[in-house]
Amino acid sequence: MLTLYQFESCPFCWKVKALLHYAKIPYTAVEVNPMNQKELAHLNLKKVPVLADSDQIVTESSAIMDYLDTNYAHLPAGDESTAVWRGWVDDTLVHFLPPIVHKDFATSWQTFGQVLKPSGYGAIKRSLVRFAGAMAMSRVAQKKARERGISDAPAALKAAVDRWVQEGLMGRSFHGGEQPDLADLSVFGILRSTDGLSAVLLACEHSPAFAAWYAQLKSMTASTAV
Ligand SMILES: N[C@@H](CCC(=O)N[C@@H](CS)C(=O)NCC(=O)O)C(=O)O
Repeated sequence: MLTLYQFESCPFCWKVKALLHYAKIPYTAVEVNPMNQKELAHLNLKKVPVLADSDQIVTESSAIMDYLDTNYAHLPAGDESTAVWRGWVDDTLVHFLPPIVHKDFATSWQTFGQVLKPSGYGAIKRSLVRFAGAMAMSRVAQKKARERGISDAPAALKAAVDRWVQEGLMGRSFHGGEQPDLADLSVFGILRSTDGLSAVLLACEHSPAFAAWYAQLKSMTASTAV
């Protein structure tokens, strides 16, 4: 039985969940408290996602996806562009979302309100995590964006969406062709972490082709944790 240690708000965790749900791999999700990560203390780890497969522990979202693909999902092997796009997701795309969904305290408060709904937390814990999260993220997200030279995150996201549609999809249903591959699931997973929020809405309004691709993947990954 697989256990995924995660934060409901974590884009890297959503990449892993996109694959788990698409391939209908049963797993149990453990929501980690982002303030003290106490659920990970016994593993001596601090970052999510973490996958436990019996006594095998796998860290780093892309390594977890590889592990799941090799051992459970067995998706058709992509070409070398699959690896290039997956690298782009981890190094570039993921950094455009926080400055949008945590633009200021009010926006971040909204974001945490939505992403924490399915966390299973009670009302008091959810409010505490929501407040602490919004305080921290509204500051950290802008600081990190500045450090990375992202001055206009919405414009950067729109350009990234255009690039994915033109060079990634190239008129096909998916990067993988008729079926999604690990590149599709990685791009999708990152965006799915902010489903219904400004970043995804912006991306889908900007590009109807992106919106159609996103909607298809959303329905293909609609299963929930078992
Ligand atoms: N490179 C890692 C990044 C994981 C990561 O940054 N996770 C964040 C949540 S989105 C985290 O656990 N932060 C808690 C911490 O750093 O203490 C991956 O791909 O899994």
